[in-house]
Amino acid sequence: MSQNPKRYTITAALPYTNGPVHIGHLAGVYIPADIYARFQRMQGRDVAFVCGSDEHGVPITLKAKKEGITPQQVVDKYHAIIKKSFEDFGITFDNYSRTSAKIHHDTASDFFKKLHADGKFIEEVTEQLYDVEANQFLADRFVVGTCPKCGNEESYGDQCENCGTSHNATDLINPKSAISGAVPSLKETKHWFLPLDQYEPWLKEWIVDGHKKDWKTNVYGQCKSWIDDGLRPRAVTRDLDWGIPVPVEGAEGKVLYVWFDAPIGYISATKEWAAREGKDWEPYWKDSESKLLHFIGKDNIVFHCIIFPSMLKAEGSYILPNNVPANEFLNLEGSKISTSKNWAVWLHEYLEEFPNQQDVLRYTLTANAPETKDNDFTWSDFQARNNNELVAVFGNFINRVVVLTHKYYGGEVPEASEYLEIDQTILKELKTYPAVIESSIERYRFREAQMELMNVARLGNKYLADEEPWKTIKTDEARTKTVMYVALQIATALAVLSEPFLPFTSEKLKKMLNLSSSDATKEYDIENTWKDVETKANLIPSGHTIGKGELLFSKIEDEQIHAQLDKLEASKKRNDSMNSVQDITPQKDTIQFDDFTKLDLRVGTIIEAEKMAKTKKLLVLKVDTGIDIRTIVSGIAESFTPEEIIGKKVTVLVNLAPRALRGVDSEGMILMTEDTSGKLVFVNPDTDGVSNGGGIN
Ligand code: B3M
Ligand code: ZN
Repeated sequence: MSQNPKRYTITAALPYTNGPVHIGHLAGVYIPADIYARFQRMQGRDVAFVCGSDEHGVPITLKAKKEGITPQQVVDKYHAIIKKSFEDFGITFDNYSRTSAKIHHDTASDFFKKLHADGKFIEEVTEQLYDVEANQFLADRFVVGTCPKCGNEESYGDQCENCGTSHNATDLINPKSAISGAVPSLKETKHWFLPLDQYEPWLKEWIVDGHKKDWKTNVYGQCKSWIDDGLRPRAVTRDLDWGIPVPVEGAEGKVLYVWFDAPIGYISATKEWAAREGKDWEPYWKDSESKLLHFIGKDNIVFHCIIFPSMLKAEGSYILPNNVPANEFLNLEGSKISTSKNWAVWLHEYLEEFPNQQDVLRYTLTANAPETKDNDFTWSDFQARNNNELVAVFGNFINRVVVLTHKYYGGEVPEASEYLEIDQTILKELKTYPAVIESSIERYRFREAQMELMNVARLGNKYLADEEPWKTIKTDEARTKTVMYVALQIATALAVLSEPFLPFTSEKLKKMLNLSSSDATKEYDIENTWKDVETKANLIPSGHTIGKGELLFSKIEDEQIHAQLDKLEASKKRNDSMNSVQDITPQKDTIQFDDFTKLDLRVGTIIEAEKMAKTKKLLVLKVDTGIDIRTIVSGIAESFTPEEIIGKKVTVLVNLAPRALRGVDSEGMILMTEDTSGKLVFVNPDTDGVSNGGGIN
């Protein structure tokens, strides 16, 4: 491939449509992909940046079961939420499609049919895990068990999230149905397998020998170890009712494996986009001069580096990915992000709490991107990055330039006269940044790239601090003009170079400087390309009038951060209490409403309490039930002293047949439960204004 490919086909992992997206998704996949795509477009390159919702697969079905709605309802709901979050955060997909779209069903079916017709599959009847209670086969996430490779006890049927290994459900040790909890039995069924073992020599040559240098070490290492371990045929069909029907005879009731259809979703999304734009989709996938890149998280490496390329190879007419710059995981405040535990920062919630502050999150997530190892997002770091970097460095520089230009020159860019050595050095240094940033982006080092961008702002700040135009204005007008002119060039460079990273800020800054903007009503049009920053003498010319100043960033206060931490703390408490109620007794047999109405439950007050002599556990209570005052013997002496419960409101079953306990007649029962630490507590009618005798129904 020549140094600059003819076109770029950039894909970002299709998110499962079973929940909203969070900061982990953004940091791992979508921000780096967006920076890359924006950057290439700025170079005038032909880019197709595609993504879409992954709407098949067990995660969707499980979510539907849990919420009591249909899978289609699940995907419709989350597709809309996810799509909006991406738009809100400025992720510039050329197309965000969905795998339930007809074009995708057709594309995936045709792909399967072609491989089938070309004899690329093995057809085999094998024994698969089956849940007799739920009456269905247990594929993928329908089954959990111990990973044969790392011993993780919560591995899924198709993949272990702990070690990343992809396996067959029958490989699991101690498998259990995720639907009923039952131990599965085995049942025969026919499936179509892609014989990955046959692709091993080719994969070895292509990845192990061919991409040792240019693929990230984490990606290369995972691939190599799978290939070294030996590959086995993989079933690409499933016995499920949600998905794309297997388009060949004798496959009734079977669908394509979600990991067979999902990556084909990239192709469908490109087709859909091309049709809309009046373009031809094929060169993006079939011309060897196109550069195909998959942005993904580390748990998707095997599918994008081994399985999908083998599918493409089997099909025969497609190009292969040039690179798969997968990221590691982002943790949150030291713990793994978890949807089910609500340990996450959801994008749609973030925007409610930090409106219009997309760039602050984009910035923080890039600064902490888990590029080479898992990384941690903390709210205090978020605050510090905003206050100490965006506000104090970037925002401060721009603010000084804009304010002073208005103050001294009524907003007009002044003439530069004689350049001193320092000015020349600064302008020369400024011109080095486009190439420096580009080199980092081209090597998928987005943290480094963004750090270099901030160095441009640092350069500007230092220049102003050294040259002090606010002092020279009183003594040397010509010098001040030159300094302000140079500072305005730096500000303009920042407006251009920040676009891939901080697109909202870049847009605002361009408006402030009255440069070209995507605003259709713009009056000015000073077009600066990335390359111009390197080559053009005047990024913003003398005599040009800049616009009004406004703050690019604002300080984030401690209270805002505390509110976020409190929110997480609340999630933690909820989880802890859920975890500590370990042995929940199964529900008893169903009773009829008539049975229930036989119970006479009333609110009462404990008015006397004393220990029963010679016992450890029993208290003798006098309870005002509203009907009468009666004696109840209760086994709570180990949990309460008599004094502390006198006056307590309690719930009493008043029509329980009296029973003698150690010679004392107990005339009722007080309802108790256990708190999360196992301590006995009253089931408490904890409402002011209820009086004794009040019935409970
Ligand atoms: N939906 C897995 C995930 O969300 C999967 C990616 C598909 S990319 C073709 O992690
Ligand atoms: Zn494992």
